Amino acid sequence: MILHVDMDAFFASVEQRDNPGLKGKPVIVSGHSKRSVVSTASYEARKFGIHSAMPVFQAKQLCPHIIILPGNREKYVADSRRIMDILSRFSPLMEPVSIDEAYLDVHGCETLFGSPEEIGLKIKGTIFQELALSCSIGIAPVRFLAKIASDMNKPDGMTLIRQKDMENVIRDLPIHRVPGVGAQAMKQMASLQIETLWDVRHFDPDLLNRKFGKMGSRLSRLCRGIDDTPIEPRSIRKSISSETTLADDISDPAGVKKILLAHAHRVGRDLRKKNWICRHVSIKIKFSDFSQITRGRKTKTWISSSNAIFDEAGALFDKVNIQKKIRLLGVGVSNFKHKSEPVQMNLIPDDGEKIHKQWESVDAAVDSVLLKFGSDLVQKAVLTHKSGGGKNG
Ligand code: TTP
Ligand code: MG
Repeated sequence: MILHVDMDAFFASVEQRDNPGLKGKPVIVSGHSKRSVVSTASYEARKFGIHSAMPVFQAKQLCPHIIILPGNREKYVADSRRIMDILSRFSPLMEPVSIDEAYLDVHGCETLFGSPEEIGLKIKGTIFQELALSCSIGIAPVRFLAKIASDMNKPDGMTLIRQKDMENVIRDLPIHRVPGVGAQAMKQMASLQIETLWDVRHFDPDLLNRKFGKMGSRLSRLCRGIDDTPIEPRSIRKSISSETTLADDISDPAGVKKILLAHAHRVGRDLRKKNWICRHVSIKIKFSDFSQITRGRKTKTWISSSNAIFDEAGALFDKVNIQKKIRLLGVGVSNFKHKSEPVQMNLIPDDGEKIHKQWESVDAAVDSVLLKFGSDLVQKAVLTHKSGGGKNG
């Protein structure tokens, strides 16, 4: 199943969230000049007939008390990044298509997050919890119908088109609602008496191809419910790391290990928040004379627990011949995979792997506490003492 997620009145909703005085009011975000057009209209403004791309003067005529905001693109881009980040937690196949919409292919994600509808509800819940914004979601067996579905119950809606309902939807779907069919194409369609997508079925695919080119061939597939456009994920981040310059240069291994543990913890948390697992760990050491080294290695298995990351970082450190004091320490992970993607398991896990598996559930519990109550409430016992070192406190 494919999910299409589209934020509701995106720019206007961000403004209403950040300025409670605007809640429930007709608001538009638009440019300043006389010739400006509406880029977003709040749902309250839409009741007056105001919509995107309408000239602002016309919006004022329809609703004289309309609130006009200049907008803040940087803020919307920052929120958009956070939204895409949330979506990528649910599937490795996530394709952002504009500032406020994205497709997700959720095949294979069921064991981790439940049915497509459950995934949709979780996405809505997470976006609301983390950004206080609502979105609408369409779920369908193919991409173009997922997009159509997300628009069916706006705002704050979720619509599922099942395989068995596809024909009915196609039968009723006005041709101009099909993504990619513009005004020019519509005129030609009208001359052929094509009103709904279903009507396209009456035409020979070769004829459609000759008349409309690529779009004609696409329509003759879409009208039969076939859409093989894949969801193409945006390339994922290449690495996650955490490093600090120390207040005082140090050289004792126990002190170094404590700092590596703290970094492993931070990196692990970021990794798990994205629902990723990794296959490579590295450390970075800068010495008091500002010379710098990095060491890294591929891990035996896919890992995500802070302890597994720390074990690798500690082992890398043990191999370094330390001759000077250290002024900066860092830990990084790379070579990612989404948790829902299949991994080759070792048939006979060794003790280390078994212990890491157990630590993963401890991490999950700690992560959820930290998410709720802030970042310093729970930490490794060894990090709460000034001296000492030990392993995996
Ligand atoms: P849309 O998703 O098309 O619209 P929307 O999010 O405002 O409302 P809806 O609930 O119907 O999805 O566009 C997303 C944002 O992109 C929108 O908030 C503002 C921006 N945008 C423009 O800047 N210019 C435009 O012409 C359109 C259509 C959108
Ligand atoms: Mg939108």
